[in-house]
Amino acid sequence: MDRLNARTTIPEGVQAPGYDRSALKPGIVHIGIGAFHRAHQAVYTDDALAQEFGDWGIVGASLRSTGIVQALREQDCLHSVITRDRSGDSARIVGSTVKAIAATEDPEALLSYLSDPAIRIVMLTVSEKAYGLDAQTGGLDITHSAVAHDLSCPREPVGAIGFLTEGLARRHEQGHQPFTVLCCDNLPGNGHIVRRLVLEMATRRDTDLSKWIETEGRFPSSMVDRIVPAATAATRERAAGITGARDELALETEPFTQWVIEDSFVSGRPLWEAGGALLVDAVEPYEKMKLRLLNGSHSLIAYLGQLRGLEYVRDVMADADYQQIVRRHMLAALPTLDPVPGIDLAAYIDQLIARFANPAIAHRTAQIAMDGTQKLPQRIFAPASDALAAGHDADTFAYATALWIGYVLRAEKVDDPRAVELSEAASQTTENGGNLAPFFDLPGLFPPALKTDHAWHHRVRSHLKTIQAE
Ligand code: CS2
Repeated sequence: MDRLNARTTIPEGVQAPGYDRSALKPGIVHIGIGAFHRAHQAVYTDDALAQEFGDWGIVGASLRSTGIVQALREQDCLHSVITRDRSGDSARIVGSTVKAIAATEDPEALLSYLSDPAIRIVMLTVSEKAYGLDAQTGGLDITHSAVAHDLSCPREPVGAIGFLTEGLARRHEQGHQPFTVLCCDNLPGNGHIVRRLVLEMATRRDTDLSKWIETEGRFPSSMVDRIVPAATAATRERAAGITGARDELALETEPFTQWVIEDSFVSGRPLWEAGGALLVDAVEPYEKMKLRLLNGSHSLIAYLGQLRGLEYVRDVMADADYQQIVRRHMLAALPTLDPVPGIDLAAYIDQLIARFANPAIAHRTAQIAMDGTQKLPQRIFAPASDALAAGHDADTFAYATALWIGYVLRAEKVDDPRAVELSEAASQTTENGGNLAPFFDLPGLFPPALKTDHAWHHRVRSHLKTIQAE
């Protein structure tokens, strides 16, 4: 079977790029070109280009791996997206990427795009842990290896914030406008977070630069949503069966997709509305809704699944009792939200339950269980603290916390950037007869109100005992 590329005849029934790819020029750099990006921003941009063509081709950059970059090059930057649900599968070939760069191989290539005035937007999906955010201060974590490196060698960056800052510095020196930075990771107020980190890194090198970024730069927040499991050999086989071409980058996802973007750009943007994106003045209510209802219950499902030997999210949802636990969690998170314009939250919850239960999506609980220290503060601990402050029941958050701790205590090795601290906390807890203080005392993890709430700690501890006994 031939490899997918620009000469592939795309079969009928498979959606092809609706524009002339040979005329497409780069206008966006996207950092972090994993499956999520390829199923989300790349698709929205593909739709935007089909409706209103412009210079918005994506230069896809990877900061760590070279495999995706290599595969994109071999496929003329095309990739397939398979959408799956109860009613069957459908496929499209996405063509919005025009170039792929591996920063570890050729950092200068990435920097020269970042300083090119033709690039007007830089988007990121690099995961929570890649920013080097100090959870305690909200500023840069100078012990984060990429941050530490980029502070000492700002002209030769390796990390996300370092590349953004050096790209902006070069534009400032050359008298160009800044690019808009569009963060698409699951962090609350993600635009504000990245702005603060870039400004901090810029200030340490040149206050003129940071003043310029402060006044001229734009860092819109955005909420992104689509469930995209890590692809497997079965995914690639299924894609080949539908498209008739071998695609090393094939992925499968659900039909649902959502993107809410703060409409604040330095110099234009693609017509992402064409793919259904919502452009708004304030993204925070949508972000909070998604982080606390979707991601919060996702983490709960992940640890529950891991402790009960259930491999996929859908397996947890297939158990009526567990499904009730998930719904109860969402209902408890609901009063901690602000009103979300245009969204019926009860319907949103029903839709989430159906999305999680989608039998055609094999989303591993192990994938979601990763990086708990980076995810739980915004997903579980912040709503817990809000619920307690409002005098509401915060028991489900104590339960989710107990599941996570139970998972950490049982795991031989957790996949988390703070794994060493976690395993120390786990040994201390085991030695001291189950007192969870070593977890609650981890710096920057629990909000102050939870750290000192002994009644809530007691709840977590008693849930953990039950979980361990089961
Ligand atoms: C998941 C998310 O892995 C995780 O932590 O909760 O990746 C989730 O699937 C997406 O945010 C859905 O939009």
